Amino acid sequence: MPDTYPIVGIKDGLGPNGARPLRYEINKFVDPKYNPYAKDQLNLFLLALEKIQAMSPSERLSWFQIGGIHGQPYVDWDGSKGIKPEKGQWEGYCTHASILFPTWHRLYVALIEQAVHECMKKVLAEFPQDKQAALKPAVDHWRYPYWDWALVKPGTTELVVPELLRLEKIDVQRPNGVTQKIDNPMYRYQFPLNAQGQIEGFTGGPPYTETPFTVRHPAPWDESESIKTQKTWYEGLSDNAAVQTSLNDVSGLAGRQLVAGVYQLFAMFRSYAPFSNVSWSGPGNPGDYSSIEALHNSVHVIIGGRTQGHMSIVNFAGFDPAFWMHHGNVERQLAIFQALNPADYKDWPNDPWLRNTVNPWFDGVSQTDSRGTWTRPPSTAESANSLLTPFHKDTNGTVYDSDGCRYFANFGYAFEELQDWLPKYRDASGKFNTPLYCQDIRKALSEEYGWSLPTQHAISRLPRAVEEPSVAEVAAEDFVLPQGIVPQAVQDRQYNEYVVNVLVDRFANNGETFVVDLFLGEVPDDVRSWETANKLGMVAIFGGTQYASGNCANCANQASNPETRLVTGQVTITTTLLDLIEAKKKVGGEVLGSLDKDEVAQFLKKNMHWRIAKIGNTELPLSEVPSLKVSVAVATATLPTEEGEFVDYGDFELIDEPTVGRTGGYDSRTDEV
Ligand SMILES: [Cu+2]
Repeated sequence: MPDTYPIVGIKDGLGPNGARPLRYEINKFVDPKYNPYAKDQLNLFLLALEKIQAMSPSERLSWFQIGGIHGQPYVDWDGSKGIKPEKGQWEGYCTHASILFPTWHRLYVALIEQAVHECMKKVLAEFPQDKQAALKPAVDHWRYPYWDWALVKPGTTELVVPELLRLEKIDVQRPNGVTQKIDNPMYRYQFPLNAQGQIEGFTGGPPYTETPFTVRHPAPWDESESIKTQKTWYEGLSDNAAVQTSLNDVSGLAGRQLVAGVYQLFAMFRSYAPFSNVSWSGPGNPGDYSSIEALHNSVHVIIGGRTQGHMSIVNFAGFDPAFWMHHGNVERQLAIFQALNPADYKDWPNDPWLRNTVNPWFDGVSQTDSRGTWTRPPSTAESANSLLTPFHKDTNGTVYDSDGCRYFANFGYAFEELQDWLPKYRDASGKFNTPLYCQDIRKALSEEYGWSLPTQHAISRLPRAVEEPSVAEVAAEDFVLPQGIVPQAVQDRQYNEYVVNVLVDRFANNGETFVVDLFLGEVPDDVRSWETANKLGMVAIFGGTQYASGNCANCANQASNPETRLVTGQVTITTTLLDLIEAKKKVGGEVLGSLDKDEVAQFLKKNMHWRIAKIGNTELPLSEVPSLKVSVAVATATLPTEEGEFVDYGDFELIDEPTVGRTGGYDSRTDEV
């Protein structure tokens, strides 16, 4: 057997005392103000991507093979043998609705980073000798950038798709010094087609077996037409403007719910298992409905679109270059969660934050994965020791488990918020100051996402100087309650925080992707407008499509316990409610006057609606999804008194009023959610 590929991270560019190069947010990666190697690294990165994407699909470290680990073409990678698929078994390696979701994808991102870095070193070797020496530090310090899709453009409240993902063509400088415009390898990936115009090994029929490029928000696929007549698919034309619209509108009328959702992910979750994935943790935990995976699922469908672009389909998502910048951010969220809930939390019993950590890691928890993977039968119990195939530690075939990749620092990268080697975190004896480290992280997160909170609500509407790092600016004015709506909603630093929870069978659409759409006011007639119109929010269930085989969910339904198929998602709606109050906006002929419980309950009862859209933009009638339970929960949130503290959300309690007696709505007399 040939040597297995050791995923160990990049070992170049490491500094003293554990200093590691940063994986930059993409906007900072390209900006010399933040990244001293910005110009050279961007050029080398593009050249390396061009190289890796052009590699033969027979090569283990080609874009095709690495992207293909996630789903199709369902073949062994790096010697990790698949098992004969059982009924309903998922045939990719990727783990979803699984406690292994964050760690498996941690290694997956580490793999692409290492593989691209190897290409970058080959690119470097093509430069003239004297240039090579000058460029080497840029190569040594390069790490894969990520896209923080919850970070607004400075000076605005707008979420933006990075330019690097949008540009069709981009300039590179070749090793011979010539500047050339090339197809941007971040805009799309070009699949290798065989002589028959097919992608070797892909099954399930067109469009995916024949589409020459990855595509985002394509025109609806027309089954009766040949791919050659369907321009967006055949020519790989992505509608990144639609991605951006979806990104902003999906997060609700206020355009901020994704931002608030990320803030709450860090402020609310103190235990790894519920944080890690969408599996339902059982009745009585309405505060646990969000997760790192749930937010990630929505972003997949936002990028791929409901017209079945690759990112919306679990079988093909790994090929779109956006996948890696998206998952780089998911990895960052995992790393931040771990830093905020550290293994040594018990050493700091008096710290008000650390003493509330519950289980920072798996801590003996196991969960059943109803779907299985290429190497695991459905309904297998998964724990910290489950193998993360096909990712190897060494050349001898040792497969990682989650414990083996628990500490991201071992992989040679860091994030701006997580520079644990800085001298200020060590006392004279060398002991690490965990409370200070956590406080700094909370401070950074409050600056990045805290503006979406009610305290900042009115402030964030004030015009700001665009050149300023405005979000941080605004946060610096912390805790001065602005005049206007906020003082009415917030009394004694407390206000009512509302969330809409969704519980549903992940196979409700036969294993295919679907979306639970929440509306305020009328539900538009045309399903195609559900993505953006009258939006209160959405919860996406990330699966396959009818055109992608390997998702025999009916079989999985028979094979697995219905309880283990239930998954959750959450939409945080308080900022939207505040926007409505502030704007005195009429919904259903009514103006919401306050965050008062009875008033909000009545308002939602009248005006909140939900529907299910299948991937491909057709409706899945609610009557056909008996598992669906939409519920509303409220908590008393207490605003912090100091910088570096989070909002304290208290316990969420369910309220019947908005959903009782409605199809798919929660009713406390009959439902346990
Ligand atoms: Cu993903």
